[in-house]
Amino acid sequence: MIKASIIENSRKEKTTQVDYNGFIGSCPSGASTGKNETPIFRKKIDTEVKEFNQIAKSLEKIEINKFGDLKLIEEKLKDFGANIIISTEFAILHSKQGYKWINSLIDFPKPLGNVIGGGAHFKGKGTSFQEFLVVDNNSKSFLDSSLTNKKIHLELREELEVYDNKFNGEMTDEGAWAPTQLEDEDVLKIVFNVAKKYNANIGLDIASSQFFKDGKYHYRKNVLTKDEQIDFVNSLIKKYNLFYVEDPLDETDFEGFSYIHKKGLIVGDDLTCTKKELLQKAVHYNSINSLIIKPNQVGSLVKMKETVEYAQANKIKTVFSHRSGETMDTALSHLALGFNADFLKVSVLGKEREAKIKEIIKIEKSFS
Ligand code: 2PG
Ligand code: MG
Repeated sequence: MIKASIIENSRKEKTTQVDYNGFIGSCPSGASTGKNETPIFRKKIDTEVKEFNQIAKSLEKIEINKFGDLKLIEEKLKDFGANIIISTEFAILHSKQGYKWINSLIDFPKPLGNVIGGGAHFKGKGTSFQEFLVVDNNSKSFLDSSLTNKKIHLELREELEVYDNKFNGEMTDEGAWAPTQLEDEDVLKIVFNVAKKYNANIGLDIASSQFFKDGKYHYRKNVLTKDEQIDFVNSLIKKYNLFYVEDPLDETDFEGFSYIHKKGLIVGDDLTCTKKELLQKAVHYNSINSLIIKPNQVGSLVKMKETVEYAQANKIKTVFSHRSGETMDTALSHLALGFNADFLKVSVLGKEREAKIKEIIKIEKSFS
């Protein structure tokens, strides 16, 4: 039996859940979405769920054996939005033993932890940068790396209580601490010092399209031109030895990205929207050396696979990522393992995010 229904994500927004022969899949939603993302719904959610259930019988007749057979489902659902397609495909993935259906496991990704944040994930009341991230590249296991992220996250709360007199444990949509009285660079300094103690690397998701208006970057206290933004980001990379910088420039500025120093990872998210044609453009301009993979940005696991394979063939690192409005689904963890992702970006705190971390820890344990 196949049946769709409506559930709430971690931000209490409506999203879809699909029951595929007793296996459940559900899809998250973003707040800082790229202009080129596939629409999450093409009609009202209630209408999509109703229309999906009307054709469910015909979906049941489709025989799915290999991953590529998902194409048959996507053809039937071509008039639906990304979320119901991905919910269906996640449910099918669960029914097929997850990562084992895709590939035999080669290596575990490194977890990227979002420890402090602002931007669209705190309704614009905090920092301009959306996420301050940490990653422990030195620990041998996924478990140990994720424990490092937890320790840093915990210690940062105490630091913020010292430096931000209004901070009282507020969090962003992704469970990152949300200071309101500190500027971006003040926060970066704090994260830099704490991460150093744990021998962890640091990074940013600047999500700059969110504050790019009329050709300029609008920070809380100042406005930067494109050239000034490039210089600012490059100076931060140097000063704080940034290992990871996501979306430092507006999502249309493929050429501008080529001027960002690529000592560490320069990552496309809104820039590339998990779409192969946008990644090809980014490779052409030498915009990035790494990209975010979010299934619902492209609304098709078949297309997502093409993007991942193109990235890997071109030595572009892959970062499989959650969305800010998440569900309990763990398919993302299986996709990251099955496609041999370099990193998994799912934050540190919150049951929806921890479910994805725990799933990988469970699989890692089964190998030891
Ligand atoms: C991002 C994501 C996840 P959202 O910008 O990378 O952290 O946020 O899901 O809101 O697009
Ligand atoms: Mg992003």
